[in-house]
Amino acid sequence: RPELSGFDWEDPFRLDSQLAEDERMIRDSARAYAQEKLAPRVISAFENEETDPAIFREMGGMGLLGVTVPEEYGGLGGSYVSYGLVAREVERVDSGYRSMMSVQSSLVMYPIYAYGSEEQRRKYLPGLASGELIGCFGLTEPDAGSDPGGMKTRAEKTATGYRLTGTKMWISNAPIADVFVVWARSDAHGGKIRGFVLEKGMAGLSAPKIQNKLSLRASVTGEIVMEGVELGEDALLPNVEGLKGPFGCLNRARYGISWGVLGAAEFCWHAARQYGLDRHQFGKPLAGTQLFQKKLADMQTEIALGLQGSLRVGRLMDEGNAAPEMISLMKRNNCGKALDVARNARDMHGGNGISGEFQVIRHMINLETVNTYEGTHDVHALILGRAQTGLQAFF
Ligand code: TGC
Ligand code: FAD
Repeated sequence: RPELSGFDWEDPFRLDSQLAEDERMIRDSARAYAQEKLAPRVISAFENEETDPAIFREMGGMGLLGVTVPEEYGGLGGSYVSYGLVAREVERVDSGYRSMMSVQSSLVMYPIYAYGSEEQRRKYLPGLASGELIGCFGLTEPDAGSDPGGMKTRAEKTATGYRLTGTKMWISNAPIADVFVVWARSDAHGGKIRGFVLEKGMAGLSAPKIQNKLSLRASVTGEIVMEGVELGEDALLPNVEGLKGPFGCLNRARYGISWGVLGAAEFCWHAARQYGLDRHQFGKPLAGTQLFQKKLADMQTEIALGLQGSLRVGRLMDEGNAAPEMISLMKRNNCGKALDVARNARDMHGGNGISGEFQVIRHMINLETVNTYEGTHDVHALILGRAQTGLQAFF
């Protein structure tokens, strides 16, 4: 059987051999950072609902912020596959840490790079890349979540620029943010949605923390309250209008999430396997039972298939040949499958599965959020349903 060779249970389709040397290098440095610096503090950060802003500077120092942004603006100029590999390593520790990183990279640095003026790029991108500045992205509102087109935030024209009024809800990083990318309907642009860059400390701008989240507790979430915030002309992102502005950012973040959740799933799968090898019941290891092995096989299968799908979409993005529906397919599939893996891993740990020490329940609870934000599981089904029938079923 010369065409057959050994099987690596941890890497069934030899993902490693499909990566370029520079992609393996950034993957390895992200893994080392995540395991050495993030893993030791995550249990306490989650338990105490604490977000350490120093993490942004640490990630910036490692080159993990703005992986795809060109080097002249402080980014790494890397591939979308590299960005996905970083998300997978960070989320192997916690979805909240990946959230902090992907908001900064895809939802703040990307729009400033892609839609901003040269002055805006030079002003914000280097500080965001180094983590000296923390960014957030305000699209969702109390009455506009899955339907962001229903937003009420308004930009009125003034003699010197714009006045922003409205409230954004469920905004990652907002309470500690220096830079706010906010989407609003602009009277001066025929009521079209436009992007604005706001800065901490502006009169009328506040970002109260949302308390008592039971999911994603290591990543701070807040509102953005804008009570007539006065902005200059230079706060407008000049190069995009309409919902395709925020959706262009979401395409990148959703793609990163499709990799990230599989890092969390891999943690849970490996933990369940090890637990089953160590734990004996009825005179033998749990891993020696048929039901346990079936669950491990299902985990391995879904994770391996999901990784291949995300790698394929990443390569297409790097070629400039990816469609948003491909990203919906992978975001939806991988979040749902990662949640199944985490729930099963929790079950396979028995009573220990509900202890913070064993960590699988933290991943499970986090993945509930990840399955909801950036387009819920069902909203991505409707995007795919529309693409194959030509019929929209949103309303
Ligand atoms: P629809 O009529 O479909 O489209 C309106 C305009 O947008 C364009 N467009 C896209 N452009 C680029 N990429 C995409 N993926 C796009 N999807 C749509 C479209 O071409 C059109 O352009 P134009 O020029 O013709 O006007 O819009 P709709 O209002 O019917 O929306 C439908 C729906 C449900 C698909 C959409 O609203 C949706 O995706 N909803 C989900 C909302 C969402 O994902 N929110 C995320 C908030 S941010 C967040 O959660 C961050 S968490 C981050 C973290 O902590 O990690
Ligand atoms: P809703 O839209 O009210 O949905 C409720 C339920 O109804 C869901 O099951 C949904 O699938 C279903 N539903 C909705 N429409 C339909 C339909 N047409 N047909 C069938 N079912 C439907 N947003 C930001 O802008 N920036 C951020 O940084 C950010 N970070 C977040 C961090 C956290 C921790 C959380 C929880 C959310 C964050 N969000 C952020 C918001 C997130 O994107 C929204 O929560 C998400 O888009 C869903 O919106 P919603 O909560 O209003 O739910």
